[in-house]
Amino acid sequence: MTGTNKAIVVVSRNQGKIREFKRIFSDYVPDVNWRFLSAADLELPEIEETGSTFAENARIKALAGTRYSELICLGEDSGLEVDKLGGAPGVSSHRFSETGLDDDNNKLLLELLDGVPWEQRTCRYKCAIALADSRGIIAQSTGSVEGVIHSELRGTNGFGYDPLFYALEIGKTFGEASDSEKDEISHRRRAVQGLVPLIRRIL
Ligand code: ITT
Repeated sequence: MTGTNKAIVVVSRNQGKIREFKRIFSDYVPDVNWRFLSAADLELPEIEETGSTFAENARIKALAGTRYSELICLGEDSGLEVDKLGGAPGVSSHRFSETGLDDDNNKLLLELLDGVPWEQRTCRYKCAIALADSRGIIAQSTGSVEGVIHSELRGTNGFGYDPLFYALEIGKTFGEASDSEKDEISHRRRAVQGLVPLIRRIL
């Protein structure tokens, strides 16, 4: 069976992530029919991210999607770990500040790191991906990218913490990076890369 006959549902409500997945998949696995649906689109109750790791939450999202859609589903959980904050915001990245809005999350991060020198502002983005079908979880992968939290917002590209995430490999924030510069090294790209051989085998 060829990939064009098969669909994979990406279970996410985050438009920033979905934009990136579309770009990354079109590079790696253009022959798969990807669908991007939120829990609401699947008429799922809001998926509770009760896991204590990115990998656990990715599995929860994938399994919830498959249960309702009966299609192969991809769940992704990602976030930022800041060493000085003991790994926070981590799995709570999307709801770090009270409102959970990107601007407020970034403001809180800057406040918490106020006066902390550059060499102690180390951090990383992490991404975990899980694929599920009617049998359960069939594949998992992770990716990460190292950075430093900048002392001020830089650039307007990307989403979430990108204006503060200074990526060491390219010497600029992801807010300043072009789409292709981010995609080249991103945690999301690295996680997808690990799944490509399996996606090719199952479709
Ligand atoms: P779904 O669960 O519906 O996919 P979400 O936004 O709640 O959407 P997560 O629980 O995985 O997704 O939270 C990820 C958060 O981590 C995201 O909202 C951002 O704040 C941050 N994040 C993850 N990847 C990022 C990236 O590439 N650039 C900027 N911020 C990112």
